[in-house]
Amino acid sequence: DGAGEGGTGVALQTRTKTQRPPMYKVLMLNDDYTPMEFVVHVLERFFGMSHAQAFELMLTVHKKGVAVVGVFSYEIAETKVSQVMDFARRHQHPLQCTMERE
Ligand code: TYC
Repeated sequence: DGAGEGGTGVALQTRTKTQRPPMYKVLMLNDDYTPMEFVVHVLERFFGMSHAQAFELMLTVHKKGVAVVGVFSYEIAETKVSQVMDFARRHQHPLQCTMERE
């Protein structure tokens, strides 16, 4: 810190890595029973997708088994998962939605 030999003691700047809040992927899982139209409706209703976007993502989940629906802060991701799970349960569909740290 410039402290030697009669130095004036000017502090060197300390760099600290900027902390970003952790983000969470919300995943939709395929199953054999939930109707395709129901999944499309869920994606439109809770994730703000257009019908075309929702249909395309639903087909991706149907074919691949799982897909990322969106990436959110912990609190928002948790709310989305709860909303989807509650809505599916109320309609007696086995649709599963989970979250995973990015
Ligand atoms: N596989 C379901 C069917 O054939 C449709 C489906 C798609 C279910 C996506 C869940 O996340 C899902 N009816």
